[in-house]
Amino acid sequence: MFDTILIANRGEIACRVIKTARRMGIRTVAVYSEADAGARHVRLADEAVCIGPAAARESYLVADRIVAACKQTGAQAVHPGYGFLSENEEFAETLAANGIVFVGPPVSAIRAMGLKSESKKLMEKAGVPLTPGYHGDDQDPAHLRAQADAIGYPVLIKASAGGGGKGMRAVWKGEDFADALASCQREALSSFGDAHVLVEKYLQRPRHIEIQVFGDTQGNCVYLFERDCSVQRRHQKVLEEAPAPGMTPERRAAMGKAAVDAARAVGYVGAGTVEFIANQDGSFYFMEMNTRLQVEHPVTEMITGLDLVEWQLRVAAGEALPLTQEQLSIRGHALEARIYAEDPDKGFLPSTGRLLHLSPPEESLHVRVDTGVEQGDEITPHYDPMIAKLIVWDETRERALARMLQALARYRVVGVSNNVGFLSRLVACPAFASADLDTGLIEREQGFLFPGDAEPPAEAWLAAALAELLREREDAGEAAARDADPFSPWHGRDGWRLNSAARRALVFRSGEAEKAVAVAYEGEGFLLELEGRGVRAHGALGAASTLRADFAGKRINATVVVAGEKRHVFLHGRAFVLAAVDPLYHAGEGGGAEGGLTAPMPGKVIALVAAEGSTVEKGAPLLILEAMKMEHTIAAPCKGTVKAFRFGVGDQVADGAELVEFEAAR
Ligand code: MV4
Repeated sequence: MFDTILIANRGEIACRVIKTARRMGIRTVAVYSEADAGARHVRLADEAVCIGPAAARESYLVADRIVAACKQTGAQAVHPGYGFLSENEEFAETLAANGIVFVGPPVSAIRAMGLKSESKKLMEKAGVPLTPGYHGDDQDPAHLRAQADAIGYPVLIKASAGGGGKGMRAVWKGEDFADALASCQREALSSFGDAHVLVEKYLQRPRHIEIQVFGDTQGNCVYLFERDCSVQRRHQKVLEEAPAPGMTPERRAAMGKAAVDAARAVGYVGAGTVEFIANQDGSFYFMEMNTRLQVEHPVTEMITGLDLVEWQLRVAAGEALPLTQEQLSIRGHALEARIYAEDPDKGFLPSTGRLLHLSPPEESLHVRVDTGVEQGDEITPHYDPMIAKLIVWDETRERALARMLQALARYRVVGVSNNVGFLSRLVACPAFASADLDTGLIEREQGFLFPGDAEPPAEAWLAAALAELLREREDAGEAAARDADPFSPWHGRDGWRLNSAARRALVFRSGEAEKAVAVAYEGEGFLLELEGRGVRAHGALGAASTLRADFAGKRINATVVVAGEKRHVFLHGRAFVLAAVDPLYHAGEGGGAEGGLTAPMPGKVIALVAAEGSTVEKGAPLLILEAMKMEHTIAAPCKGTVKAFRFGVGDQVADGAELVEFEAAR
């Protein structure tokens, strides 16, 4: 076994490989770009080497830099992860030429599976079922038309050099074939430089089912059952699961045999995945073979109890497969959701920024989080904006679904847009929950998946208000503890007032909705009034911005994360974003930072909080106005000096009256 391995990747897969290598007592070397200097995989590795600037083509994709890092650190093997150079023949050859083991298949297998059209010929020879159609070299339009007629419509015309859904065109009736073919050939030539096409029976509502295979250098080859990856969006997997719903033992054995036959046909060694497209009746056809460890491999690990990276390292070190086919079995059901920094409401546009708050669900036998980032890390535009993979397991699919919903509800992300809410709706959507799966599910369920900006429920507004009040009370307590006169009444946040308990309003906005939560202090608690409905409320803030609240006797657990004026409220498994609005906080802005602060509405001055002549910070309370039966704080628009108050306590002021002469700090 190797003493030292180098992981030629970043993010969650690098962290994941390091984790297994460390458990096996293997020293780990990370490589990183300048942008990743503080990344988690660098922190986890035993040693790390900077291999260039942020751009992947100048760092993670530079084979020579990786070879140099191996020589510098004595790494005997390189794990490529997925993406980057993981299926790059030249990279594998460069490593071999330098006497460094590539943790993956032989170059010949990468090459054989690299060309989609070549791989189909190989599969045909190996008896692996192909989609009914014509994959030949005769590209004469009349010949192809005759083939399409023989297959039966609808057919799919595909660019042979295409892949990932590019250059595919469905044809529903014969008379449309010629035009569609010409258009497909033109597009194939311009996109791939190769006009060669194939014609197949068009599978409507197909499922994507893939088989994990593993070969060793002693001629053993096994399959580790299937994964269903039908839930995709624009050919990107979103949710994956194992085993595939509705799979029968017979069908599983047939697909497993076909996958092993495919692997053997190319002398496969290491972890590989044979992807099939399947009809709803279960008939399946070879699509392609991926010659690397897949992103979704954890669902296979969860139902077999195996560590596929350990298998990869053992096989790369020349060991035989740890188990035979007969010793492999399935237990339970696993699901994986890919947590991304992207905005589902903006066409899944990637989102970059700092992870101000990142609180994944607690890991257990049932919950696994593979992540490459921690709170405070930056999601940059340089790389794939994956935050983590959330994997859950339970005895049945139904219970695994419940685990996933619960885990997603506890996955709190603030600082970048993210798809956690979308994933929750996807897992909860009836079609998915009932395993009515096919690759068009997301497209078909748009209505359910994109409900629009539903207004936050009352409890979200109340939770934001209660958290605000509790946070103020905490801050006041801390200020008092620091103050020379800790018992000064100004530190009190119990709302005490000379003639009656204070009332005030906390205003929040969400989208177009703006609501005021009226607050009356009641001893340890509060009376909150929202849209005319009063609720007695009390609660406590906990670690990681958690809030245990009691609203009129109903107890709820929420999380309220403050980010600037935003209040990210996580409640009942959903995330809401409210913005705190103090209608008077900006009172001074109209009059500019210089000069007085004017009354935004008629009212009565009930307190002068700052001292005349004092210098205050931006946002410091200057005076309190009572208006509309509520208290409003007039705050400093910026750092500056309170020159003079224009009114005293008890004075009535008119709308627009100048309240304070304030001089901004230079
Ligand atoms: C198909 C098909 C229907 N009928 N072939 C998409 C890209 C490549 N993986 C092959 N793909 C398809 N080939 C026939 N004869 C539908 C798809 C397809 C698809 C396949 C698997 C996973 C997701 C998909 C999304 C759209 C279309």
